[in-house]
Amino acid sequence: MKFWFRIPLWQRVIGALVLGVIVGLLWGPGAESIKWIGDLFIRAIKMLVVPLIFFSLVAGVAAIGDLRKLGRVGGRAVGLFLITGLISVSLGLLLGAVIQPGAGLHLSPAAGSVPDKAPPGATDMILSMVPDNPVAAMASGDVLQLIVFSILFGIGIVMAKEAGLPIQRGVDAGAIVMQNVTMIVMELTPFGVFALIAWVAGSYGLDALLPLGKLVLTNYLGCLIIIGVVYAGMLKFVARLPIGDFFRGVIDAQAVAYSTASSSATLPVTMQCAQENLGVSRSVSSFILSLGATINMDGTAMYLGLATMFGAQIFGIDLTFTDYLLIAVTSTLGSVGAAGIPGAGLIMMTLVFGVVGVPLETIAFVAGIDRIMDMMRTATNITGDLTVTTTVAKMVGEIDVAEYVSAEDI
Ligand code: DAS
Repeated sequence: MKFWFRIPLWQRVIGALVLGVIVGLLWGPGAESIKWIGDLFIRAIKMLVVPLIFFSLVAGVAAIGDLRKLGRVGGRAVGLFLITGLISVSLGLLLGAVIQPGAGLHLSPAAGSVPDKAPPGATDMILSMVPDNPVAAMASGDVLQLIVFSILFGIGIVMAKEAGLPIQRGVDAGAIVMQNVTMIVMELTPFGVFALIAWVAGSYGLDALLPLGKLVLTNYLGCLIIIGVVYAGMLKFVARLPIGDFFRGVIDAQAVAYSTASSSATLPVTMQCAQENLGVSRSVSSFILSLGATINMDGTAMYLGLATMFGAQIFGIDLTFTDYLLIAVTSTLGSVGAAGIPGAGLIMMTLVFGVVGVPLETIAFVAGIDRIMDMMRTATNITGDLTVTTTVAKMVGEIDVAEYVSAEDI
């Protein structure tokens, strides 16, 4: 038993990943019978999300101490989120145009399958962010509404000065307790990852259709370019921090994101990596990571651009320059609105297809392999959250660089 705990968690997770693929391929569809272990793991992590976001975010905002600093941190983070989001969707469009994953396959849309609904208006999206009942938002796990309420609650504590101290001590204690509960749940990761990956490998096997195979490979290529070029470039030229230490410090969160395909479910681990491995302060990491897990999804933005190109190619639809601009805007909006749960990107495809008239059959065609792509999209999304968090923390002096350069596994 002691031997097991002597192996760093991330190495146990990677081992479980490899073993899961082998067992899944040997076992085949029967591997679905152990999927419940993976679902149990995801449920255990999701159990953490609402209390962890509330306590960490309120404690994080309250710890920032003064409202001017809160503006500096939040403004920089959202600015970087938008820049990486637009770069990502442009990359998805470029890769779709150059590689043409859908070329060679011709499907005819069923009559009237072209979606005619306009994307939800900007006002609807803004209204949906404000909870009319914070307790209901927590009970329903509406993370965006929980974030808005938690930020306002934290600001309220700062404004209350001495009168707010008792509750600030309470939320600080709550944040520590939730970190401990997270560590307990994280020990389940190798088992959950093994079961989830075995199910995916057993269900899809190696015989995906060629166009779908090309779509998956292009999705992975796009995500790797975002991680290896966009994020590495931001760390090197904006944060001016060594890249190797960063990627060593975030691998646990990437492995959990890859196996759960859920940014929200990964959030406890993302926070732990930022605070324990990268030396980012609790207040900045809690604030930006909670926000990023919900509104910053560069892997998803890239995929929405790519998938729209794929759909236009398999249905023989010519896109105009205006269509490309519309895809860029709606894919960025879609990635902001996408929830941090498995399959969010697939749902958001209806938003983008509706704007440029790509038939919805495309969604049915790719749905079968979406999980394989979603895993990489999610790992990219949380890597982007951690990159922006680290960069902003360096900008505002809220990172322990000595801790960062000694980045080890949990
Ligand atoms: N699964 C989503 C996430 O949690 C990403 C996606 O569906 O594209 O980030």
